[in-house]
Amino acid sequence: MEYEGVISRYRQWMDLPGSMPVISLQEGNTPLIPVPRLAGELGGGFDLWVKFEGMNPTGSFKDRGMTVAISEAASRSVRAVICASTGNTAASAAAYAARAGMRALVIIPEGKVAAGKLAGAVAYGAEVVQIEGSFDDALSLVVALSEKYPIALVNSLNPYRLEGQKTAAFEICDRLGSAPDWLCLPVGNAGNITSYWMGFRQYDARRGSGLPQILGVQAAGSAPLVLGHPVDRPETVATAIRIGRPARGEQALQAAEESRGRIIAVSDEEILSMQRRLAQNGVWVEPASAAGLAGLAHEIQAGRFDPNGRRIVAVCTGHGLKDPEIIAKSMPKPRVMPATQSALEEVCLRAAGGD
Ligand code: AN7
Repeated sequence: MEYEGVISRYRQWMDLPGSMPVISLQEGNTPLIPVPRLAGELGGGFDLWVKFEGMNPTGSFKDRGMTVAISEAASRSVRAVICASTGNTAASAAAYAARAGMRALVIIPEGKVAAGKLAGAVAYGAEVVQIEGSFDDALSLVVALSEKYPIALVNSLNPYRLEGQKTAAFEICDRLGSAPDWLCLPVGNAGNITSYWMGFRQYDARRGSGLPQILGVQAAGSAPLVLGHPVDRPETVATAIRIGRPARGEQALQAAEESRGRIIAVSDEEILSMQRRLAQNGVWVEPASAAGLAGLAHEIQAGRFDPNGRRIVAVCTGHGLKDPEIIAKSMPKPRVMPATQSALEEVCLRAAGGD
């Protein structure tokens, strides 16, 4: 049967309105890529996969939840949606709203959204407003505005977002035959970790697929769940998770605790280093998306995590193309040479291993 997106694939597992048009871009069904070389570099003796959510239609996992949130909004004949965003939610909301013929209003922190995300939101035709404030400021503003005006809130406070995002857990169980032993993922506003835990528990309850332990990873400069208090001025190179007051923080802590996992923080250097290592395995992700694996590497190195014999899945939430500028900043620039064969021969020789 042809693949038609997460609602059509997993509808019987979702709590949805009785009748609802399906607004889809065929999101989901993303690759689960084995990365044995990387597992070896981290000590070996375990199986490691990357769930590459950057392969969704707008380049991030947000599409799984947005198809449901926008479809539900369409069932109520809503004409406009609003969200606060560090970028990926904005692009996704803009695309699905366009698909549904709705207006999208996205509020983002000025100067802190990666180029590919901002470009996406604009290209899909959203009204984009940059505020002189943080994501957390933007979120409290859109919550207040959505209560005052007939505009649907599509941040992950909207429960339909979670209904869609939990399908990634189903896909992993379907592919592996059961839940992995550990799931590692980045944590920002904490909707995704909450969704995965919902999904794994639901599948386990009805299918006995088992439960993973969950390793949630924040950036050290934006780690409210590790510090145990909100962070007023969060900072990190991983702008997607530059969030100081996670809306679903309590549920994230609960998911970590119930799964006998934990939430930890890693430095920006660890995030960028893991972004490079993943790219060396053919998987280019945006910085935030490398945080889950950076956390795994961190724990193994500190001797707090014995991966031996385990099956581990790391969720890579967004595509590397979202944030080209970080590569320009952190990697050497390609050099320019004369357009002559003699100039290039020297380069070929080295590439071919002559030197
Ligand atoms: C690539 O787009 O919050 O913990 O406004 O873009 O569910 O928030 C993005 C979050 C991880 C964190 N990886 O997920 C937004 C936004 C990427 C992200 C997260 C985000 P949550």
